[in-house]
Parts: sequence; C-alpha cells; structure tokens
Amino acid sequence: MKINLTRIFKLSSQNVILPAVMVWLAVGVLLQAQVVRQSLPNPNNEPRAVFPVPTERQMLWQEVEFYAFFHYGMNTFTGKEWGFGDEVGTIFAPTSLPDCRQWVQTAKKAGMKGGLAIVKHHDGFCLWPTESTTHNVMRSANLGPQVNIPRDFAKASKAEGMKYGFYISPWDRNSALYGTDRYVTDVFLKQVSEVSKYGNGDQFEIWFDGANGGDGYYGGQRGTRQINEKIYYDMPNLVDSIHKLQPNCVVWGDKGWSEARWIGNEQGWAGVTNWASADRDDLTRNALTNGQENGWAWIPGEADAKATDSGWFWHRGETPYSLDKLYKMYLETVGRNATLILNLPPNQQGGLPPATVTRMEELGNLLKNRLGNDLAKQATVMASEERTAGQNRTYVASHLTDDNKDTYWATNDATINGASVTLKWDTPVNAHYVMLQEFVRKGQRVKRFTIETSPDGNMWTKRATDITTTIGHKRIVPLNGSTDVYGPGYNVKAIRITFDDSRACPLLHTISVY
Ligand code: FUL
Repeated sequence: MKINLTRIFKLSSQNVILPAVMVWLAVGVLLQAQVVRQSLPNPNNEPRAVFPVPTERQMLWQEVEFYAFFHYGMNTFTGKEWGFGDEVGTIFAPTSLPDCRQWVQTAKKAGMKGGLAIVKHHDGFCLWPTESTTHNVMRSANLGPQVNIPRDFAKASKAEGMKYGFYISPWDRNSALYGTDRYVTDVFLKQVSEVSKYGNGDQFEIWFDGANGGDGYYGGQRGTRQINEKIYYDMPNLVDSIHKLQPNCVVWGDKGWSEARWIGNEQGWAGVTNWASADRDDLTRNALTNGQENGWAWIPGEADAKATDSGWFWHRGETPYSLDKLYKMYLETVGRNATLILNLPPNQQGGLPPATVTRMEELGNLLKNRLGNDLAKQATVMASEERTAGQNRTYVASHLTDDNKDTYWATNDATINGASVTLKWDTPVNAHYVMLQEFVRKGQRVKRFTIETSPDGNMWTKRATDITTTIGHKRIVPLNGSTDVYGPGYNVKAIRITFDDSRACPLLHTISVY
C-alpha cells in the first residue's frame, strides 16, 4: 500500500493524526538505528571507542615515555642560550668529536628509552654538512667539519636500541632569507628532508620549536622579521611529508597542527588531571597542562625540562639537579599521563660531564628500586564485574597483571561508575605506589577513581584522595599522596581500586603495585 503523506498531513490539522504519524516515524528511525547497531558484527563483544583515539604512531610514541634532549651546538662554545646568528663558523671548534654513543648510553642508564638531538638551534648553525646554508659545520674549526650529529646520533641510538629524533629550529636568525617564502622551501624544508635521510626512516619524534623573538643577524641585514606563525611554514604539508619519510615520527610543536602538545611549563610537571584529548584550536594554558575531557583531538602532553641548573646548553659551573627533584619530575610527568623529555647538555669536549652521568645513573637506579619490582604479580586479582567474553576475547581481571598491553579488563557497557578491582596478597606487602594504565586505543575514559588499602582484607582506608582523577596511558599514584616524600609505605594485604566515574565503561590493561 502506498501512503499518501500529503493527504495525511492535510487531515491531521483537524485531528491527532499528525502527532501520531510523527511519533510513529520517530520510533521507526530509532528502532532502525538500534537494529543497525545491534547487527554490526561484534563477535568479540568489544567495547566501542570513546573518541578521540590515538593514531598508531602516537601509541608508539607514548610508550617511549622518558627520553633525553641533547642541546649541543654553537651555543656550547659561546656560552649563550640563544645565539644571534652572527657567530662565525670557526667559533664552533671541537677538539674532540661529540660522543653521541656516550650521550645515548647515559640516557639509557637513567632508564630512558630514547632521545632528541638538537641539529640546528635558533642561531641557524647546522650540525651536519647541509646544502641549505653555508652556516654549517663545514665552516667550523678543529674537528668541526667532521661533525655530523644527525648521522652519528641516529647510529648511536640504533646501536644502543634507543629511539632517536631531532630538533630543527624553524626560526633561523642567521638566514638572509628568513621571512620570505624561499626560506621555507629552499632552507627549512631542505634541512628537514636532509636530516630525514639519517637512520632509515624510523625517527620517533621531530621537534619544531615555536620560539621567535623577531630579531637576528639575517645575513648581515640585522633587524626584526615578523612572520605569521600560523601559516608561514606551511606546517600541514610539512607534517604530511614527514610522515611519508618517517611513518612513525610524531611531530611536536606548540601550535594546533602538532601531534603531541607542550605541557605548558618547562619545570617538569603535568596537571594532576591530564587528558590526552584537547581542542587543537583552543590550546589555553589550562588545556596544555590538563588536556580537556571533551577535547576533539588526541594530542598527548610532553613535558620538557632541564636536568641541570644553568640552561638548555652547557655552561661552565653548571650542576645537575638533585636526585629528589628529578625523581619528582618523573612522577609528575610520566606518572601523570605525559612524557618527559629531560635535557642533558654535552660540553665543549662533546661529552656529558661526569656529574651529569653520575646523576643519571643514580636516577636509573632509583627508578629501578622504587618502580621496578611489581608486587601485583604476586597478588590475586579480582573484579566486581568482568565484561561478557566474546568469541576470541575475554575481559577478565587477570589481564591486568599478565604483562600484555593488548589484553585488558573491562566492564559491560552499562557500568560506567562503581566497578572495582581488588588485589590480595597471602602475606602483607609493603606498598608505596599504584600504577594504572588504560587501554587508550579505545579512548581515555576514567574521570575519577578511589584507591583503598587494607592491612587485613577487612578494614579499608582511602589513599591520596585529592589526586585520583584521570589515568590515560600511565598513572602512578603515590599512596601517601606525595611526590616529595617517599615515606615508609603501607603494609597491606589488599588494595581496592574503584572506578567512580568514566566517560564509558573503564578499560585497563595494567595495574602494578610498587
Ligand atoms: C625553547 C627554546 O627557545 C630553547 O632554547 C630550548 O631549545 C627549549 C627546549 O625550547 O623554546
């Protein structure tokens, strides 16, 4: 039968047919949507994603967690932090070749998994024999012309099984062309592509600093050059080209196009609440530090901080920060769903000074001692609810301690608040930290949780209640609530974590106790 809608609508003005038809249509649409949803094949009963979600390269990047920054270059020899661009090449006069292997080994000893080397800072001096400018190592003195940081750093990193990346300053205070289109195509892009040739296309991050003070040498013209930072470097296309050359390379920047965001300070801390999502086009200071629960893009935070007290570059008389301060940085960045890029400045001999090396060894040992022995491995893990298994996937609580980040515990869709996981030990253990990791491939979900400890399995005490908000890739909660004081820890027979509120059913792949 053909329904004549026009006729029905005409009639309806005098009676109830119109509302009835509208209700009928609406119910039909809803039912259809429901049928479509239910009939989508989901044999494994997988939870639906909560968007935004990370890209594959962001997933790989996030796992690097803790890595080094190596500020070495012209400033190492002038003692400046920002060279003006008028430094003659011969000032760069290393008497020994930079020992990239020692840099990387030191980072490794600190527990880092990679590093980024500065290959060109704002002064424009390139640390490899580039064709893009004469202001490069070929015009330097002593062993300078043999220096090639991108080549040697990539090689050393590979030899040590570490990730590598580069920092190439877009702002160039030396180039006469800076401010023109030719600078972008013939100088800057060329430099990025030259550097991309080193290391077989597996660079994990490239850093494009946003600093631009305006003034500089600019090929002898000295003065101020203004650019429109949003469009000058044609970043969207540059990012695209980088991905073609380096598929796993996350492009860092403090502008909307970046794949990882600045955390908003250079002191080495992220917000207690820290979402990996944020609105690309509205990165206020709060959004940088805390992310935004309903932000539309996945842009996880990276915290850049110095390990020494005198600057990003090496300076005479510099001292490494105390072990306590560095450890606190780690807890407040890696332990708060951000990554930590910690700066280690090589000196004029091209090596990291002994004091820096020693401090990094101490840091590595401390991290191993305090966060290296996972007590959850000896615990029995139970959950208040386990999501109904699918054909080839289960969501049982034991996935939380199986050392596999691809398996996870989950609840059923309806349980977005109140589910809990309990870890129990036969004999009491001494616990200082709980470490939690969400299965972020399906989005960052948990908004608030509670940790309780029990000395006997009956009496429960809430711990660190002020800071148990978001989780994300990794959250390390000191049970005493402090990132300053390690304390004696708590003797516990059980720990219970309740997921009080989530954007959708919670999914966690790991819980550890230290
Ligand atoms: C800043 C730069 O201006 C500093 O010199 C340093 O390289 C730091 C990591 O980023 O914005």
